[in-house]
Amino acid sequence: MEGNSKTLGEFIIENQKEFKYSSGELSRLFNSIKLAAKIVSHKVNKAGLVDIIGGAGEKNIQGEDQQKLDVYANEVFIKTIINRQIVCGITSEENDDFITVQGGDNGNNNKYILLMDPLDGSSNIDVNVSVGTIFSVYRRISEVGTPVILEDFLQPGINQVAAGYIIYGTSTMLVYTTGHGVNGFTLNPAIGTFYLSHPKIKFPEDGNIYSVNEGNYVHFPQGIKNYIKFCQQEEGDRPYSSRYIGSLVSDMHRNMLKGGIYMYPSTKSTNGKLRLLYECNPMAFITEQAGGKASDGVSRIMEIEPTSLHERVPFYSGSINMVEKVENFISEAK
Ligand code: AHM
Ligand code: MG
Repeated sequence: MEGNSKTLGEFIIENQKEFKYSSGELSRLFNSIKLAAKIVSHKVNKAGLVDIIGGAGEKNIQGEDQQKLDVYANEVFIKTIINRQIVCGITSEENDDFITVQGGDNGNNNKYILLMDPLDGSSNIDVNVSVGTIFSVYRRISEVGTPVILEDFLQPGINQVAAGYIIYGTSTMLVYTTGHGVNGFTLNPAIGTFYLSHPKIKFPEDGNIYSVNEGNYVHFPQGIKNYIKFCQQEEGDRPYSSRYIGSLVSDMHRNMLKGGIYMYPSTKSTNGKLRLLYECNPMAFITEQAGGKASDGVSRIMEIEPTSLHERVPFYSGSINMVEKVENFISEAK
């Protein structure tokens, strides 16, 4: 793969025009994300060894406390990005509140903020199943040079400047968009370099995979129950295949490459499980940039006005025709 393949660094330099407003700031942010991803990837790959070198809460052979991997990933991303002083604020699924990053001699002159889920699907780690990091970048709306405010983080997804995910799977991949399509890069761990392996990823318009936690079926809205039955009927290219890893990044990644829909519906007592800012908006941006569709069942995910950092929304994302079909089922059942 290495020979004539482009590295992520080369690709970013070649596509500088994508990073429009930035005087190198966004490229530097990507370099930091790349570095943190490699550190976390290395650690995730060793996760199975915790039984030998000590589990969370225990001491390792150097006598240091072992951390849970999601806490570790959170710290790695935050520290790497703060150390390089390239954003003015960070918020993470792991933190209750946002972090203000002070920079430069005159306060903070950086323009960008980072929102992230440092290790999504972390309940899968103990059983050696793929997990991922999800990130999203916005321009601040408050004045440059002043500390960030909550409103900087509560912007609708359509304001995203960039979004991406890292999947720690059989290979580690970084997939991102800056609003000019979606490209995927695979890590060669031997030399620590990401190579362009999946240029211009496109969601097939149709698919035959549906991904949902069917164990919650009884709690789903009637429209979703009807859609699931539709997926299971024998007609045309149906029944569809049911594939649910329970790791959003992995389920979305597979569906984007093969064609399918990911669903996390609301129930009578919940608004779903996935967080608008850390999971749904970045995945929606990637989905749309790959030609797919992302909806809360009625409205476009990226047009929802956020009201709090950790709010949850129902999430339907994938091949455009499949998402539109779900929306029809939802509106017909009303
Ligand atoms: P997490 O952020 O606590 O890891 O939760 C998000 C994860 C997603 O990756 C996954 O799609 C979903 O939770 C699975 O939830 P469930 O076990 O309810 O199906
Ligand atoms: Mg998560």
